[in-house]
Amino acid sequence: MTTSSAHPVSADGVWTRLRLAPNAAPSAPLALDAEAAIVVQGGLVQWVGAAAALPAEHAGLPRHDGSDALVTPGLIDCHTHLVYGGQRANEFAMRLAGATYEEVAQAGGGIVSSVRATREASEDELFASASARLENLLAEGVCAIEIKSGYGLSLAHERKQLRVARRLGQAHGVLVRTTFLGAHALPPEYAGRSSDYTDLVCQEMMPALAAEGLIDAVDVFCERIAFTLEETERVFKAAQALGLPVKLHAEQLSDMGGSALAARYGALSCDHIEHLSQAGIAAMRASGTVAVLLPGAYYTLRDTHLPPIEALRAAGVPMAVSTDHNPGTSPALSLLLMANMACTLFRLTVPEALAGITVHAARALGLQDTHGVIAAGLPANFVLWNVREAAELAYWFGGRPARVVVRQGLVR
Ligand code: DI6
Ligand code: FE
Repeated sequence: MTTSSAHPVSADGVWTRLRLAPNAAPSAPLALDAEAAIVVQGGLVQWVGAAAALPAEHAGLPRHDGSDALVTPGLIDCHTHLVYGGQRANEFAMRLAGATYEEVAQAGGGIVSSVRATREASEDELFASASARLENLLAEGVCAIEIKSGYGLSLAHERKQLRVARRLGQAHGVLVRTTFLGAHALPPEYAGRSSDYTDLVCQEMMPALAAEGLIDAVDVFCERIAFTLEETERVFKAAQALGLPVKLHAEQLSDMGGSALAARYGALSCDHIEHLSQAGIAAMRASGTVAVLLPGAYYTLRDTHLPPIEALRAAGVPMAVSTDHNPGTSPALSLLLMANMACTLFRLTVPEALAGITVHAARALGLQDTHGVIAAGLPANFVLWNVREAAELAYWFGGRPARVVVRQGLVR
């Protein structure tokens, strides 16, 4: 069986001759090489466990031979800026030639160059370019994905981005959670007027887009070069008034105290967090906020300030791992490579990295009740891998180890 079939077929039936990866199905703890089976009916997992214990009621269902494949839950990419116009390979080349970020920005580069290209692109053009990028992630076994706005920076163009995000989910049969990131950067027309723009985000953009059903969560880039703690709290208050959960680009370049603020608002996640303090860790632990690690941006920026992994681990803060796909600091098209980088650069263990792209990533999106594990009653999202052991999923650089992807109850 291969992935990404042109016409997906139902995954209903009994999937046999499987090996469950560790922690893949917490309700069915099996010995590592025990033969497992998964029953799918109506697009939902009905049963998962030892093949020898398959309930007789399911014995007559159509069979799918797993051929001894290792199985994990469907992967979840919980932090992406996947929808944007153009690309910024030229900046990559400029930086390699020694240009500083300021010189790149002065040459018209940086976020504002993506804003310009996103504003110039039609909704269909944005859909087409994002679709091609999304296909890479889906082929790798991603079954749910978060997609932010943040390159429109006006009501019409933020709406365009979020509409494209919704269309991507419908067209590709993948669960998309949208995040409004109007407070990503200052648009040129508001240069020097950050507070006025924050008012526009809170009083005009967010209410309108929420009323149109385009927002699942709200995010802010809280940083010296972006929005202040006070502006961040204004956005959080507006989100809270609309009943929208929040998340935060926090402590990426400095300790702004953003994580502690986000925890006070019950944030789903704080993301980047290279400069996260012990106080921020304690606040996140108390609020159940997930730490989202973004090794792609750390690597691209040649950062050297590591996130406080050991302190997060000791505090029991769940750690997720994501591509942070964006055209500037993380043009990443592989979530498995991010798992490898989370181990190699951040020293996560393999089980932590795999939890980071499944169960903890689900929690970072508020999907912990329906995604991130294989369990009876949950939508059928699981991947059969061409590997002998789970460590290979974080070990290999590149390749396409997914043999079969079951996504939203269909074989892809
Ligand atoms: N942090 C980042 O690294 C990206 N956005 C953010 O808030 C950068 C996005 C870009 O350079 O286009
Ligand atoms: Fe980001």
